[in-house]
Amino acid sequence: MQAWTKPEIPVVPGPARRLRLYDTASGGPVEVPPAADGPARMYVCGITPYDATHMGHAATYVTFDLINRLWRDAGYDVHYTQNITDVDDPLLERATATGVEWADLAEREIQLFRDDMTALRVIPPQEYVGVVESIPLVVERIAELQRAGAVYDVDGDLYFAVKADPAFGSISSYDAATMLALFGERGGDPDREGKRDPLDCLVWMRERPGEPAWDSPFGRGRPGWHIECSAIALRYLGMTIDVQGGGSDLIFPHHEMSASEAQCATGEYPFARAYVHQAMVGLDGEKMSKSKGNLVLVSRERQAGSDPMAIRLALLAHHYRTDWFWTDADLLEAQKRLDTWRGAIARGTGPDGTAAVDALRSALTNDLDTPAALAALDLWSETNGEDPTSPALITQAADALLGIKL
Ligand code: 5CA
Ligand code: ZN
Repeated sequence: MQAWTKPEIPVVPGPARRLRLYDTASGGPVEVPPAADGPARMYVCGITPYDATHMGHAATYVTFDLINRLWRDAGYDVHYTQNITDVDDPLLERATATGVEWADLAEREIQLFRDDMTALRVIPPQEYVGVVESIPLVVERIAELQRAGAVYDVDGDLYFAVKADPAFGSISSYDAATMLALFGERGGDPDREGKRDPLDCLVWMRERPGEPAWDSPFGRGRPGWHIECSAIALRYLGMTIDVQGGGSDLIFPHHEMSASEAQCATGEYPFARAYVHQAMVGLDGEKMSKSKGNLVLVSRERQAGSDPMAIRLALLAHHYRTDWFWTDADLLEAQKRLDTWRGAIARGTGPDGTAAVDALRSALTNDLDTPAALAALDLWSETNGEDPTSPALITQAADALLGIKL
């Protein structure tokens, strides 16, 4: 699948720094990639294209875009893959409810997502891969899991046996009751009769009337959710990736299951060195979600005339590991900040830019401390100085490291 237009990324002078990120699995910071010579490999869970990009999605993709930018700044070759869940229950349900073809709905929303990502200056992945175009990859992985004895049949549906992976549970470290509750809430079927363990998840769903299906050695059907990400990540990035990313709503079951499936299929551990999760962005006291419909859409804000750089800056003002609620004030403050920075650049001279860029790099490589990074540029913009090279340096650094075009 075609991704979107790549923004220009200037090279910033001065010493770069190695990135440290909080890893959900170990509950502490890790340096990724572990070696100074890389490459750096990242897989980020993409959209289910049944509704437009909201601020929560945007926060997620901007967060992982920072990782991409900091790796490039440190001189790594970055290999970044993202999927699109272009066939799954919520998409099919929305298509039926609104009377559109599921594939048309997906195509329309994917295009809107591309436009939003381009406007927000998010660097596209090298592989932007849909499930529909990945059916053979998924089938191959399920066959591998079968050979490993990790798959069984319930009335023509194939399930992954979570107990086949001795490391199952080690990403979320949730207790049994929490796992069970979240599995039920997030697309799982803990009560299905005939399963060996209530947490076992579908890898292949036999054809249901009126739903899309593909031929396979296991009969006609379609992939389960988690196996799609294991199959796509393994095909394009291999074991072991540096960062597996997504929102914190994916910690369990999605990232737990896809890692276990990849580990059982290959016999190699671990699937990822760091599991990195963007906290939830909400609206009016609730998680922003397509199923709840309480959305602030990137495309709508853009149509209303908001500067996409102000939207990006509003997202960056919050640390990625803290849940927060979107309000109009976020955007107003971001626009004010953008105006201040642009005004300072226009003065033609400024205070020492090298120190500001070093502070910016230092904050960002410290687990993406964006509030501290923005504060460093606030300080620069609020200080008078005589250095004629400093505005150009700050412009480059804001663009390359924060993705903010001044
Ligand atoms: N297609 C699956 C992943 S394989 C999926 O979760 N799609 S999604 O469209 O629901 O979400 C896309 C990405 O945005 C995921 O990484 C998800 O974790 C993240 N996300 C969803 N809602 C929010 C939110 N309110 N705040 C922050 N991130 C969110
Ligand atoms: Zn995923």
